[in-house]
Amino acid sequence: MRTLWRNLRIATCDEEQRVFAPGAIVSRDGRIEWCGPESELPAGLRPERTVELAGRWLTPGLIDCHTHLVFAGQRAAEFARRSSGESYADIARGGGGILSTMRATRASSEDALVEAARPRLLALMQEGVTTIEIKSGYGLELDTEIRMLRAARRLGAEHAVTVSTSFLGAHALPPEFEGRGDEYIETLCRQWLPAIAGAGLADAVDAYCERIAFSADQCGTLFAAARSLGLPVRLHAEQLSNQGGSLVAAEYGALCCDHLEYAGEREAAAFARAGTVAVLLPVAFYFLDEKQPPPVDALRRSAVPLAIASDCNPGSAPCASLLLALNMARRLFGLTSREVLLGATRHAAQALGMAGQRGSITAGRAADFAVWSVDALDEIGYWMGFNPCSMVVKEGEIVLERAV
Ligand code: DI6
Ligand code: FE
Repeated sequence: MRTLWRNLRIATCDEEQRVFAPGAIVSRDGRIEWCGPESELPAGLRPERTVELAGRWLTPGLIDCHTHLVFAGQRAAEFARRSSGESYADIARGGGGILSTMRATRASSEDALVEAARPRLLALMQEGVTTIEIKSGYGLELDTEIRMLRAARRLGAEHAVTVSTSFLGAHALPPEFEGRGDEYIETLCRQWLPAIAGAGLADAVDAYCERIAFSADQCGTLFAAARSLGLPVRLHAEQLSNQGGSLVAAEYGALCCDHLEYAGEREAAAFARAGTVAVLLPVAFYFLDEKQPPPVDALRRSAVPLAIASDCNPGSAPCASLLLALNMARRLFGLTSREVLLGATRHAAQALGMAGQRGSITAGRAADFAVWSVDALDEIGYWMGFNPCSMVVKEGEIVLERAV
């Protein structure tokens, strides 16, 4: 099916960041066949269907490149404890935090995990999200890690969204391995990772490098095993302290490194050399009341691509809104409207190793679009608690329309 999408204002988010107003797109069989000023539409492209968009803004479908969308339960009581002075790290050390969600997740069936995650996914899709990354990491035992990844794959099969999965077995040390972190990492490398890779359940391998989680050396060991299985790596690094994780991630050519509040010039330079995307997670920064923002100027100076994600998770970012994350990236980290738009499109695609397939309005890429009822493009990341997305298109099909 060939479709003409016309009377648009198009922010392509391509390398040249071209804007066509009025612009038009021709999609065919799920891909973009042509895109440009409407006046230059090639006469030979005869559409079977025309969709008229009344001058609305169109961007690539948004990409949420870091989420823990699949989990059971919630941690509202820990939020209350933090409000009365306990720290996130202290709650984690006391057996709460990630381990609390681990207990709830271990007790959940695959069906229950899918049903718990579905409303969060639908909330993101309403905002124009057409691709989402989902991690494991609340099982911390092989069966439950597999169940989480299967639940993530099922969400992708049941909804008009592309799901990219990451195996995050190295999220926290499970009680079975208390005091034996190195042995846990060895088990991940020798047994769990090969099983998960063999089942095709992971598109990448992630880890949490932090005092309350794993050391940079342990992450390096895991990354070597991932590399030998042909899986790309990414890392939660320098969120609460600098543990050297970013440098190890860059050494392994990580797709992206995420959080980065305690990173600096050295890390930025290493990312630039390695082609690693810096994923900023302002919701976790806000929700944990962190004080040190990531080194945005150093990252800019080194021309490191910046992405922004929701980090949707029950502990540090109970948030199923990428638009709110974009607003926070502007308000708390000083990003520009252009940076946040690229950070939720082209750069987010790069963070998932999908730069050639998604994230910009370019011939040959997937026809994934978000259509916006806004006057100006920089209203994206401006509104809070209001969603101006009026249409979502996934691989050339309208999958959602909203009255705004
Ligand atoms: N960083 C995060 O933001 C999440 N995991 C991580 O390593 C938080 C996970 C949680 O608190 O449940
Ligand atoms: Fe995270």
